[in-house]
Amino acid sequence: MALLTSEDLANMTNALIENDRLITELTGLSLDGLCREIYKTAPKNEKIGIIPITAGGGIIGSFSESLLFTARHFGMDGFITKNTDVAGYYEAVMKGADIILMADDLAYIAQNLRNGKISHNQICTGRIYAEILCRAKNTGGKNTNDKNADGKNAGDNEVLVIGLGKVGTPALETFIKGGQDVYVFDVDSNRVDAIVSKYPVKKYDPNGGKTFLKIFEATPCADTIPEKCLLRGSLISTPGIPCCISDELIEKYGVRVVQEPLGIGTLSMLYGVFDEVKG
Ligand code: NAI
Ligand code: PYL
Ligand code: MG
Repeated sequence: MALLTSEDLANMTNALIENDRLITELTGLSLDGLCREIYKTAPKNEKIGIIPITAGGGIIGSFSESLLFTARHFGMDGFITKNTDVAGYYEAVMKGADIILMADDLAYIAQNLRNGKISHNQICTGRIYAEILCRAKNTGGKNTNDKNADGKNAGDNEVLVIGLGKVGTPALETFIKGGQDVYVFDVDSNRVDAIVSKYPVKKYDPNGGKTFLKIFEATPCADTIPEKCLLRGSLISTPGIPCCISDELIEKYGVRVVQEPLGIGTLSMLYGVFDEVKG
């Protein structure tokens, strides 16, 4: 898995706040409200224990601090353990943590010690970034006048998914459940073939000239979105790091981009382990 660097996290707090504002503008729900609606769960003053893990590439500067900022920003009580690894886990339990957050190089998880629920960052990230696109209103189909059978502008239901890995696959599953018309692309053509044979999705042809109002990207490469698939006002939802589109193209097409390195996915994970709300 592509690992974050402390540089990736340098602007995380501002990015989380700015993206929350954009998400609210696009969907009518704050990120917190969106997670409540998606997971049908809610926090109940759980204490979040964050455990630095030294395995593999070791501790990433600002990683634990970014998780603590996220928990506190959304009104939760949290702490980072003084100890790492198993000693840190023990410390978190002894200090009354209800939910554990910890990550090695292969998995970043949230585990609720009270109800036994567990969530995985790649799954929860793909899901939340996809739900933002599914629920984005007034994408307007400004560039397409013809209507679908349901009266929506032609472009509103179509989404291009670039990157069919551990984040992109849960995302495309979310798009399918959300009734989107999904086109997929990945540099690994075997991966594309596997996905197209398993899911009701279509291959995106980079030479086909098709354009999209909604694009999801989850790759570890920069500039993966071809200019020819953009429309004026296209909306891009991308957990991918580094950024999949240049500032020049963002400016040229008036593109809006939902992108943040860790907090959005973390909140999605936490809602994945909170208790259900009845009714
Ligand atoms: P992965 O390695 O499982 O999947 C990446 C996929 O992208 C692969 O199928 C690969 O063939 C494809 N790919 C690579 N270069 C491409 C290109 N130029 N054009 C099209 N497809 C290309 O990786 P994973 O776990 O799905 O993560 C994807 C990205 O998301 C990584 O950069 C990771 O750091 C980032 N990430 C960000 C999070 C956030 O909260 N912002 C959370 C989790 C992951
Ligand atoms: C969860 C992030 C999003 C993108 N890549 C994933 C990553 O960088 N994973 C590794 C996280 C390691 C954290 C380190 C620490 O500081 O505790 N073990
Ligand atoms: Mg994120």
